Amino acid sequence: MDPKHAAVLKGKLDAESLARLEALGNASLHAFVADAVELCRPETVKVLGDGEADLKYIRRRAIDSGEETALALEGHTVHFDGYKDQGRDKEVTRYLLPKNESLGPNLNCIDRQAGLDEVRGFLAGAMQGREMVVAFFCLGPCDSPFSLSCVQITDSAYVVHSEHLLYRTGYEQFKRVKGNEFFRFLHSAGALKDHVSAEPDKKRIYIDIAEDTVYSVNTQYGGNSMGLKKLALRLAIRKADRAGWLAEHMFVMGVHGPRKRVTYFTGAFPSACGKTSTAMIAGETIVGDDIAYFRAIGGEARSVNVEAGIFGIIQDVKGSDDPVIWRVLTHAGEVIFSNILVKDGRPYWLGMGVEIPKEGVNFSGKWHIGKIDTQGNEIPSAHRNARYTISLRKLANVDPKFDDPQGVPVGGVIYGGRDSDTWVPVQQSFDWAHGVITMGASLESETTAATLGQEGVRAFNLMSNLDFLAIPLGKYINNNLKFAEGLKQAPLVFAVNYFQRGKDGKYLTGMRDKAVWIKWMELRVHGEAEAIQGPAGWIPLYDDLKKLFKKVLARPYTREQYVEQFTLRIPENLAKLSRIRRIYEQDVSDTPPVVLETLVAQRERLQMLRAAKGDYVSPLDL
Ligand code: OXD
Ligand code: MN
Repeated sequence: MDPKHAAVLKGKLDAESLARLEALGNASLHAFVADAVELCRPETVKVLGDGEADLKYIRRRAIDSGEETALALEGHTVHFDGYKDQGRDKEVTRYLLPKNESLGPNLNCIDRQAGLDEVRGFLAGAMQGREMVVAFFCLGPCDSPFSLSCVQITDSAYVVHSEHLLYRTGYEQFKRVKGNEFFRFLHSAGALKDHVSAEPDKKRIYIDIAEDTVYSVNTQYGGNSMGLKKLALRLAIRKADRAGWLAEHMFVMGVHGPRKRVTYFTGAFPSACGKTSTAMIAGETIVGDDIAYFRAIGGEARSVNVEAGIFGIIQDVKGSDDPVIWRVLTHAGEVIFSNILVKDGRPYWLGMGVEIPKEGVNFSGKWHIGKIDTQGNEIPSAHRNARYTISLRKLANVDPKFDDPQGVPVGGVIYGGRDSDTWVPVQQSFDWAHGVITMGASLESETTAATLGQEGVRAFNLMSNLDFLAIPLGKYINNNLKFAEGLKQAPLVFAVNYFQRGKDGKYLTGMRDKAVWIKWMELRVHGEAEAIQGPAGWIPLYDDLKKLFKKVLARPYTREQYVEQFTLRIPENLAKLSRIRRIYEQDVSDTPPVVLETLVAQRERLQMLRAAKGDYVSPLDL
């Protein structure tokens, strides 16, 4: 180790920690750790390896530090985030922009030097009297073309504990890292009061694209504090842009078709819009529920789950709808609950299908029914964005290829949002580019509690990846379009809508109907179901859906239901196209021309159909 770095670390690390750092032999890593120590001034520094003993150590520390509290069932703990720290904070998540560089008009940026001064100012001395933990993880399976090495430095045992459940540990993998080819994350929870970050006004999450480094301070909420989750996704999008692969906000799942066939799908849905519940459909197998990398390998689109666990929204998880997750959440085993209600050592959450106690402890501290906050708003028993953190390996339906270093071949890509009035429940695009543009790049969704701010507002969210884009939008779309050039056969592209409402405002489809749509998509990948050509894509035939409803859900499916659900709402579709066109014409400065051409062609098809058949066209009239 460089004597300069050794001098900074001297006296802070025990012999094992020092030996671990030395053994990595990476000067760039040593410099990062030494800089973090000099800046944050921790009392001690602990360097973790990959073994069970280190995991045990961090579990213990999370409890001893008060960041987690043990619940009644063995292995269950609860963590609370501050009252104003209950979701991803987009306002204060910014890119540090080097001079003479531009990320286009759509990303939240700050001048690099000004941002570094600000965030490093908040981190200065932030770990005094505390232990700093240095932990290594691998995004994607280890020893794979997809692997990306990361180091997380934090003073929060909760953050590292969560990451141990959510990612593959990567100390050994780090030995193969060359030079500075790794992502760096430096986090401090900042000043604490009752174990939660006490200075929300000084919350900052700054992404230094010049150094593949993320600084996060004065926050504990996982989406802001765990570098490996959405912060690493941003860095990965940039890396993928340079190297010709894709980093997406998508699940990966195995769909079980006829004759024991398994076809893999990936799917992009904005947060809290059915992504995890799709990946968890009964009878199918899950590879991952949140982030996927894609590479063209041997002319095939292949994908991995970047993660190894679920940081899932717990609201509405109930035994009847989610039996596999429910089992994990209600039996002994390692689970971190966050921002739920606790009463007598038991966790409660909204929509769990069980009577919720009228008092307990929640994200507001001691809680009772009717408690109001400083703004006069009633505080719910549990937060709507309350979460559970578990390892995927605990799930009975984990796909056998979950850890495959080559990933899984992708047969279909699905896009879906919270859309009350436009899209039909399922349709297939005409080809890759049509799907990427009119489905992925046209995704809109009503906002949810996963981010701070108003809920229920229709928002544009291309590929459900808008919050995490780290390159200009047009460039990102172009990368998606170009990806197919390296493939013998591009995956089919589908759009789904689980949130379509009828004239009376009621949902037109049931919670479990997605199990049918996915089987139809599986058949389409293999050319085993016919479809009707509409102006916006291919639509299922009634007879095929009827058979599938019977087989998959043992339920009748009437022609009336089909007609109501699959009637093309042309005025709504045209209005949506205008909204999307306006964004690409006015707000995005580098829109590829093919995007506008494709949207215009779709508008013309819809207008022609309207001229021939009116505003609302039954699928039986197509
Ligand atoms: C998540 C999110 O936590 O997208 O996955 O908010
Ligand atoms: Mn997500």
